[in-house]
Amino acid sequence: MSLTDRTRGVLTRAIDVYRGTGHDARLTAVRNRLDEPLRVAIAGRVKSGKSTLLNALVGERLAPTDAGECTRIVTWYVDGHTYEVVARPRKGEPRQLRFRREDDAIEVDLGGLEPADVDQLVVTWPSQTLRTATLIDTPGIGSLSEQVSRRAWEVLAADEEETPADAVLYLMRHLHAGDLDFLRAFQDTEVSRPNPVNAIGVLSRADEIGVGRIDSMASARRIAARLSTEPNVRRVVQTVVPVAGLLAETAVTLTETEVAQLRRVADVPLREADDLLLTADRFAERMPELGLTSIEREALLARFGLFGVRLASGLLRRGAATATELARDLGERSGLGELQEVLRSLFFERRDVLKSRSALLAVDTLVRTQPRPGSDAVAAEVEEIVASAHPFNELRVLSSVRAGWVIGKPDVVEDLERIIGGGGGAPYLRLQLASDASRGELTAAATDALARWQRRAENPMTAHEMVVASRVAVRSCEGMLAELGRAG
Ligand SMILES: Nc1nc2c(ncn2[C@@H]2O[C@H](COP(=O)(O)OP(=O)(O)O)[C@@H](O)[C@H]2O)c(=O)[nH]1
Ligand SMILES: [Mg+2]
Repeated sequence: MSLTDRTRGVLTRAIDVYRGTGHDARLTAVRNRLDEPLRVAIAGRVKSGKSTLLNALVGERLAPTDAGECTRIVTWYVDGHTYEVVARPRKGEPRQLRFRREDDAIEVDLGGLEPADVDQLVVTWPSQTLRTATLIDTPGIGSLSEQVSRRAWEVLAADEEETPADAVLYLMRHLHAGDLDFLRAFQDTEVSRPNPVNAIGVLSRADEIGVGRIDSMASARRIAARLSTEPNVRRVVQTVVPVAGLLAETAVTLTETEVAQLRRVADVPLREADDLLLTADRFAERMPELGLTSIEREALLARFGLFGVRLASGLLRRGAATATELARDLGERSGLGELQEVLRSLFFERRDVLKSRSALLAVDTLVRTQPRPGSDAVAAEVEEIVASAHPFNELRVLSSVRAGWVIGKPDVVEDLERIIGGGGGAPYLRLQLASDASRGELTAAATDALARWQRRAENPMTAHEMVVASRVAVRSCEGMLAELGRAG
């Protein structure tokens, strides 16, 4: 029986046990959630670029960025057939709100509600991306009022509690060398129980690293790679991906007018253009012969950032012919594609495990806090699933490795992480082969890995934690071989 089916089964029994207690409705909602898209929360400090990145992922400018009262409310973006905004007040019934949207973000009319009295906004919007994942935009952690930050934490993944989100993207800016803004945010907060099982770090606003130099993204990539290997970072996220969210957002919503304006910049002789684009102030003020008003220039800066204006005009100069081509090039440079790839392999392909995890946590919290006749059996069943389902064992080993409990030679630990799916669940990723590796190659590599991990598990010199982890790796190899056998 699949993990999802087992989870559904235990939920059904829990609903019976709690029938008539008022908890059954909530359990039913938890069960329904198994069939809904994965819920991904976007977290990080104020102005780390959360709303901008959300828009880039959706491919539309939906979430308002910068200030504005709605950026202080947790907002869910959900796929659906209609366009709709609903407020869930802290007290009282949900109510539908009026909103406006021209070509910019959605402007919601709170209809007299105070932001502090709104628990969340739910924006329903037909969208392919939202069909795969419901995105939750959170207000910042670590600034604004205490209350707003607390609300941000309420949606984040605590370790052993029911959580609204199945997975989390943590955004952090790299402000100065050594300033790990987001780690500080974790250390600040007692409530945080970050877990690398369902969290990805994003080095956000990556274009600003190196103050807009054309090689910003290269610097960002180096910093992200280094962060990904830091023990403190590895304890909280699986990996760190650099993304220039603003550039990504603009790339997916690029207009012909903007391209025409950038062509004017591209037509300026190279040396003069370099001079003009040295600082944002210069670009805003100099070279009246460019034929762009200061309002247009400010608008370009707001949409692209200085780095983006430089990059886009450079690309046009070097021959990006159409708006579509320019959009594609900018999108590639922004790092959005890499983030989407990581989201796919670490979140979407693990959807069933992450969903079951959230659901079982919810049942577990309930049976522990509200025991009643029959709930013991439910608790035992949850425990049995969690202890025996192989995907959970993989996740457990992964977080133990990340927490530093499983130790070994670096290459062994790396191999372990890969084999149990820490870099993605597909066999070619686990076996470190090319994505087009043949079934024969995959089988040979899996057979090798199986022998290697069996030896390690049985070696009397292997430390206890590593033995446990090795047994899980053995199961992962057996699972791959069984799957490859079935495919053949
Ligand atoms: N240069 C640059 N600016 C960005 C980027 N992402 C966001 N911003 C700007 O930073 C400000 C805050 O962004 P926003 O998405 O509202 O941040 P949030 O508070 O985390 O939701 C806005 O003015 C954005 O235009 C980026 O990747 N590069
Ligand atoms: Mg925001």
